[in-house]
This record gives sequence, structure tokens and C-alpha cells, in this order.
Amino acid sequence: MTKIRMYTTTWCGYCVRAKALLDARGLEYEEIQLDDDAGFRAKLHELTGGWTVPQILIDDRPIGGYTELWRLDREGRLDELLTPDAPRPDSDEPGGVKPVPAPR
Ligand SMILES: N[C@@H](CCC(=O)N[C@@H](CS)C(=O)NCC(=O)O)C(=O)O
Repeated sequence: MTKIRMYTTTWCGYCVRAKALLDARGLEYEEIQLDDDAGFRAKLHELTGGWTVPQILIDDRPIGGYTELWRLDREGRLDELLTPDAPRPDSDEPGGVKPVPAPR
């Protein structure tokens, strides 16, 4: 089963929105709260390449934050990523899911 993991903090509005979107789609996810981890930004960057929360990974592939999740959902590409045989984001296969641009 495809695994969604989300790094969050409790004070983060984008995290609330990301969780609401996944909940609305009936998607389960593992939430890792980083509030009590003083070095969480460095850890987050090491794991995902991003500095902000939330950072969301699908089967260990970083997809970005809420904005990227929302865009994938709106474009119907979230389902592709959640399909076990989906092409990797860097795939050149027809229908391959292209990497999501970094947030501004
Ligand atoms: N575009 C990002 C924005 C995320 C964002 O700005 N998160 C805030 C917390 S709600 C944050 O980490 N701010 C700290 C910072 O920007 O350094 C997304 O959609 O997830």
C-alpha cells in the first residue's frame, strides 16, 4: 500500500490544510510532528530538500508541501502517485508524473 508521510508542526496552517485535503480524499497518512525537535529544519531539509512545513512524502518520494499537494490533487495527478505502479516522478515514460516545482 502506498504510504503517505507528512512532517508537521502544530502551529502550521498549511499543515492543517494539507491534512484536511488528505482527510477529504479519505487518504491515510503518517504524521510526524516536529514541534519538540529543536533541529527540525535541518532534519527536514535533509529528508526532503524543503525547509518549510508541511513536507509530504509519498512512498519516500518528497512531493513538497500543501501547495504541491493541492496542485497534484487538482490536476488529478495525486491518484497517479498513489497507484503502486505509477511511473517515478523523474520518469520519461508516457504519462510519467513530472516533478512539482518548488514552492515560492
Ligand atoms: N508553499 C508552502 C508554504 C509552507 C509554509 O510557509 N509553512 C510555514 C508554516 S505554516 C513555514 O514553514 N514557515 C516557516 C518558514 O517559511 O521559514 C506549502 O504550501 O506548504
